[in-house]
Amino acid sequence: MIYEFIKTQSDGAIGTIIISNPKKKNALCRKMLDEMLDALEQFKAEKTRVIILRAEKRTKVWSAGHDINELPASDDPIDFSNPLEEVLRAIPEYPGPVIALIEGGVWGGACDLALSCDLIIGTPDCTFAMTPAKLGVPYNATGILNFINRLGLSQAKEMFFTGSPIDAKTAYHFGIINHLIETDKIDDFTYEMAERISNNSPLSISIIKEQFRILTNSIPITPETFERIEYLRKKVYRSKDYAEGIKAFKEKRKPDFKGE
Ligand code: LCV
Repeated sequence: MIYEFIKTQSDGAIGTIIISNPKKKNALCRKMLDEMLDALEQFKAEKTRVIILRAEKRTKVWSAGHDINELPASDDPIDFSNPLEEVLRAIPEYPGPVIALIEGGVWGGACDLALSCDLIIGTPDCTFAMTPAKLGVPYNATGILNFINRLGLSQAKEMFFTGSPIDAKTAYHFGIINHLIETDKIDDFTYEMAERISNNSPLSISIIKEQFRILTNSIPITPETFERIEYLRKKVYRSKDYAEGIKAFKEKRKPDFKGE
């Protein structure tokens, strides 16, 4: 398939999706995300057993996260129907492991994208920054639960509250990346692991992966709790802070948040 913002490769058992939006530092625009969903469907139809999600080799920015120009003014920036949220659901639902091969900086929603993958393998120059608070965005319960599950409460809070990039060593210490591999070795390391996985039973792996997904998402909340979360989130994305966060990015200046 020919796409505009991704490239795909396949050797039958192992498929690769390459993020490619160089003009916007691989920002996750709506079209790219729709292309990712299409590629996942294609791979599923071809019974591809393992998928590797990466950017172009030796990139400095794996992905700058959500395309900020596409964020809605004073409406929910990351609601259920948001194309990134659709991809964040499609990856854990893919019936085979998805491995994120990370070089360079990972920002905002792209961190959630990487963490929706089953395994993450990073180079020494990879960094991860969780940026909602830098933009005045409330984030959402599924994303926050994803970070709690993967990093634990304290480390997830540090990433969300500081919004600062953490380096590869810290990401390894936090448990974000499974392996920290030298840049010139990461391709062989990742594809060798994918090869080993693809030689195991795809049926067993797909069911084990689905059990992981069901069990890590099984956090019962009451209707009142759900409504309270949505009420609180709306206060944020209807706030002057959210408008200021987006405006400051577009005007290439630091935001001046007032907490209103
Ligand atoms: C659109 C962009 C972007 C971009 N969108 O290059 O997780 S949440 O809740 O926060 C969620 C809402 C989310 O994911 O929000 C996005 C969070 N991402 C960020 O905060 C990262 C924003 N980008 C940057 O800080 C810098 O671009 C980095 C550090 C990634 C790279 O810096 P560098 O100096 O190398 P520029 O900033 O000059 O960017 C090059 C072009 O890419 C656009 C940016 O506007 C610029 O466009 P122009 O050449 O037209 O000026 N760009 C970068 N990120 N997320 N567009």
